[in-house]
Amino acid sequence: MGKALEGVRILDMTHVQSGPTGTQILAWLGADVIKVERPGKGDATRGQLRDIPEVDSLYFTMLNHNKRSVTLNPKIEAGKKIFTRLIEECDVLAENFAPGAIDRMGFPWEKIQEINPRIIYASVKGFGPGPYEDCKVYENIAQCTGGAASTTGEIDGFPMVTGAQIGDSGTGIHLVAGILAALLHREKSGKGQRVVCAMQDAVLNLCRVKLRDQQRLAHGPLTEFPQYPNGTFGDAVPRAGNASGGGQPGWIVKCKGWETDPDAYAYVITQAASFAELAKVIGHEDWLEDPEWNTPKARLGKLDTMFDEIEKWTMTKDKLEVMNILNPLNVPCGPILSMKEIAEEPSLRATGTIVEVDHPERGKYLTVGNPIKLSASPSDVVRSPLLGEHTEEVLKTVLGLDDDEIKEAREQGAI
Ligand code: CAO
Repeated sequence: MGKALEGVRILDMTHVQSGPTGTQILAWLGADVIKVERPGKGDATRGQLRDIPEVDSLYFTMLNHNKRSVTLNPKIEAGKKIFTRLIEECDVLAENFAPGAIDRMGFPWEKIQEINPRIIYASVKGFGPGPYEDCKVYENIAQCTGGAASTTGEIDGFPMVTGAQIGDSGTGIHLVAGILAALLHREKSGKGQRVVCAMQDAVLNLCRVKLRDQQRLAHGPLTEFPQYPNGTFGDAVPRAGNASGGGQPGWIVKCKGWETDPDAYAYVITQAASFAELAKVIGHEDWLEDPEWNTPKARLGKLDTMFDEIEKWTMTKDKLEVMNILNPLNVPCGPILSMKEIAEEPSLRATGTIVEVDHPERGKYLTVGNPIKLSASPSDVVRSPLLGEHTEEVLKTVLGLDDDEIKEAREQGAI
């Protein structure tokens, strides 16, 4: 069985999170990802949020599996020559530096194309063209400017960012889609192209249902929101607490043990098709004959009362019991799983979604494996590279440099 992207070589200039998560997916899918890092320093995340002194952080190791690391400074003459050779030998150049950084290294897109007309040049930036195009952007800025923060949080509370890294990892995934499409297009055209994903755009794409709601507001209140029917709506989509955002009402309810366990909750969705089963199991058979309750429309105005009644029942069961009782009744629900529970979940270990990896300096650690499962091209998770671990190997085997050329580059501080 071959890897899906075997034979594809990525010149990976990405750093921090958004770019590296994208190239990590390409590496899992079988591409040869050559991560180029600044000599002596490397990706800043190697040293961020360290749990063990002098050892690559989990931040770095968990975003850079299956890659090779080369140290190279393309700003130094000998480094420029090597960088040019790498552009010649690679199919994709990926980067997420501040706008203009690759140009300032002396490699604008026109020059990159001239060196290798087949190369795909893929970038993550904070914003697309416009007033903010030169800004540096991190995760939460993208969440705030892409519509996630204004629409997330308690209905009476302040804007809230989410723990899911939709700005960084979310954009990385979009970048992967662009790179794969450009690779496929190159099969027909013979030419590479520029791929750019702005973090604001990617977050907005993930928040598209909220732009849907913005337009619905013009035609009346958002009936599935907790604010309906007693609260007021302004002229922008408000925060909706834990309301489902889809056509079927849902909410987070307390389960047995909630007084002491911060994760003793479950999400319950009251989809119309199985409402009768749900009403029966919580002891509200009376709702089935009552026109105040027995249609989705009738229930919309009193979702808070409905979830209070459901909660009276869920508080008598632990969250897994709730899952085990409701799922067979076709009532969609999910326990709130803590990271501890997820890390220990045997089924996630069995599918390779949670993997234990061994690292020469830190020892064993857990990571998230490839969530994209291909039937003929399974992914292995290989530990992240040490800084510059593969410099000589890549310069010799990929670029064909000899010992003298490598020595010269080293003397100049280019590698
Ligand atoms: N050799 C020599 N210099 C190198 C190098 C190498 N191998 N790799 C990078 N550098 C240099 C760059 O050339 C740049 O120098 P100049 O400013 O002189 O051109 C410099 O390192 C730093 O680049 P940066 O400005 O991108 O880094 P920063 O820490 O100031 O900003 C970030 C980080 C993430 C805010 C910025 O890169 C950014 O906005 N990126 C685009 C959006 C993005 O991806 N954000 C996600 C961040 S978290 O995933």
